[in-house]
Amino acid sequence: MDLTLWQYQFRIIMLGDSTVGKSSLLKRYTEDLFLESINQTVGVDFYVHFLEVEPGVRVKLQFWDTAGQERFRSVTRSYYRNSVGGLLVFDMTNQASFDNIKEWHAEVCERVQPNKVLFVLVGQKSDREDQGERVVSLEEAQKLAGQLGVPYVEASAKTGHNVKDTFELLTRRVYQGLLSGEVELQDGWDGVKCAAPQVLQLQRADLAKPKKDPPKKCCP
Ligand SMILES: Nc1nc2c(ncn2[C@@H]2O[C@H](COP(=O)(O)OP(=O)(O)O)[C@@H](O)[C@H]2O)c(=O)[nH]1
Ligand SMILES: [Mg+2]
Repeated sequence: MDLTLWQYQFRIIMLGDSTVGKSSLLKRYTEDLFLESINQTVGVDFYVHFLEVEPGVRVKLQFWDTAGQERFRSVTRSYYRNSVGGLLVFDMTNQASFDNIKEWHAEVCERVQPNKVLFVLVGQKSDREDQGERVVSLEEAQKLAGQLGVPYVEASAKTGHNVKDTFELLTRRVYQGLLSGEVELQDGWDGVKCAAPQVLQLQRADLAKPKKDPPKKCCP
């Protein structure tokens, strides 16, 4: 698959308190890596990944990650604007991070108006349940998800459990939203970008061209 070809680009934001594992989830998904002490201040705040949502339909996922601003509640409006999807992340061993999810949700909804962001709620660090460190129950989390009207998944960036599924769930949700009209393309809004049909045709024509002649052998 030529990864430079895409039909849609979705801009996705990571939401939730500091240290819940937002950057770790992105790192696991895009690079299949986990770092015990991920650098919080010099972290990359921009990740890209490609996903085929159905045969022939490739989506470029552009992830925006906070680089520590959430610690000071100083995430700017420009972070939220132009996003179509969001992962609402809490750490299941940290009650406060769960309690704050409603605020994150409300803040985003308010700041992106009149646009809409589609969410998935993520209970992170599921690997720590084995050590008895879980404080937020499955029932509580499911109840909150129901109240917010969003799907709920439990994942671990450490083991990789459910990480791919989480991002795919959100991507498919956005794609379905696009097909159903729940998400609308609008001028001046970059939450979803659609490759222009002419560009797609050009790209395809380019691919169909025979590759350059192989270097000729020098001997007569
Ligand atoms: N046990 C465990 N630790 C995690 C997991 N995800 C992240 N961490 C750790 O939690 C800390 C904060 O992670 P980070 O990704 O920087 O959180 P962020 O502030 O939300 O971006 C780091 O020490 C990570 O190694 C996980 O799934 N399980
Ligand atoms: Mg981070």
